[in-house]
Amino acid sequence: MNRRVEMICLSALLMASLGSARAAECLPVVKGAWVRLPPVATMPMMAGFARIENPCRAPAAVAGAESLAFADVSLHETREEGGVSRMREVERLPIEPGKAVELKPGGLHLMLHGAYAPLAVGEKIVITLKLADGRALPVAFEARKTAP
Ligand SMILES: [Cu+2]
Repeated sequence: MNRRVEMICLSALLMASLGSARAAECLPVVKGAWVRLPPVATMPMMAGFARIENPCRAPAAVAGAESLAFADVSLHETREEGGVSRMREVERLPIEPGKAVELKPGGLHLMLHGAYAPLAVGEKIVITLKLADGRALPVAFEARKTAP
């Protein structure tokens, strides 16, 4: 490879990495994250709620979640169907630039299965949102009895 081609390759590489670094800087912002404590501590599942904002120029999508505090975390949506409230799993939750999605009781939520330890009011639990582009967004959820 001659020197000129080498330089061009190098600058292309540099620009590519700068581009991805810039994209990596902008992440969705999560506000008011909380986990609703079940009325009975031994209940096998509970739900997490939050507002997820996308202040970035590019669309974002949440493609899953995980936590060291729970055996299983999934994204769910509650829907009313013929007077019956049903939950379905949401595989991908897109958030357009400048928009926000609301995870709240009766709608979208994180379904938290199999807590490894009982949670106390005020405790912070880290749940990591997995973005569709491969990035991870760790979020501190506060254990509460009622919405903040
Ligand atoms: Cu659910």
